[in-house]
Amino acid sequence: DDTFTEVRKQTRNSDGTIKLRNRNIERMDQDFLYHLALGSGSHDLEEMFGDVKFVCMGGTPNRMENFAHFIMNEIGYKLPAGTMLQDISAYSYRYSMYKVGPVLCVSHGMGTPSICILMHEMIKLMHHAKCQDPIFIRIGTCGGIGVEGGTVIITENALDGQLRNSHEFTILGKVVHRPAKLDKKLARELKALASPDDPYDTIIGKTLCTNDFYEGQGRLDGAFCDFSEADKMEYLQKLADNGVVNIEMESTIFAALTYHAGIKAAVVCVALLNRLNGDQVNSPKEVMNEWQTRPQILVARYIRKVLAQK
Ligand code: R2B
Ligand code: URA
Repeated sequence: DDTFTEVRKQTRNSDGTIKLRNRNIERMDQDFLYHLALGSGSHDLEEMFGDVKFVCMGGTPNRMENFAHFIMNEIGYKLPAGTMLQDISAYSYRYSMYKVGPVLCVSHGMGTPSICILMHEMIKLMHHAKCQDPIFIRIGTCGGIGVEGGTVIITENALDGQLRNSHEFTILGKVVHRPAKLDKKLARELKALASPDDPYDTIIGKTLCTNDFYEGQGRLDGAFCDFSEADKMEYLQKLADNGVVNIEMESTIFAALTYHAGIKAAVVCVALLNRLNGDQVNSPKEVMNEWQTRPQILVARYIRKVLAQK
């Protein structure tokens, strides 16, 4: 879209490297990415990360480590002899990061504040490392609305708790909205990689992003609940009527910050349950673990396709 093209002009050098929308950074003699335990003064970030093309993020360290091993096999990447996959950000004790050739796999924790801090530092990392046109993909879990557990959902549009297609920031005490736009073309490309042989559905739809898992997602099973089951169902029905197919907790900030940085981005989640049938996430562990590989499989197909075009 036109505004994205405009944003890209402001945020790209001619070689595809990222120009930050913050002049303060270039005036600093070094920039410490505190929550990643990396710094532009202490590490050769270009040497370490300059070849990164895909930044894949997901909630838990464990899932991202599994994804790193999986993608290594999928793209046929061999670690340098005698080395093992290592958590690059281990000493941050906050996020985990694994690098598999052009793919960076990072955990983002739960909810907006956690992923927001990470996004600032990842975008600066991409800038310092002079990565060219990196793509960001969130690989997550969600609650489905009218969608069975195990279904893969690609976000077409991220909406906040008030169904606005933007993310609300409070900066210097003032409310600022930034558009929560994702790359529609990338979403369609991902959808096209779903196979009719996959034993599950892969769909595109709108995603609601909330600041809480319980009351914020209309659950009846939190420590508190001041609404009735009828209120809850009315709300979920309203979401469905607006084209919302899933609920999670990071999509609007992820979309808003990638868009603001002119970075192509997508959100691919697997539903852990159908919220129209209940609130508890209680499918067997093995079943849910298998479900969580499904977005990874789709993203791996995409990464392989892009790498094969080079
Ligand atoms: C999905 O799952 C988490 C909550 O259980 C949250 O990070 C999200 O977006
Ligand atoms: N993650 C969420 O945010 N909500 C759910 O219902 C399941 C996973």
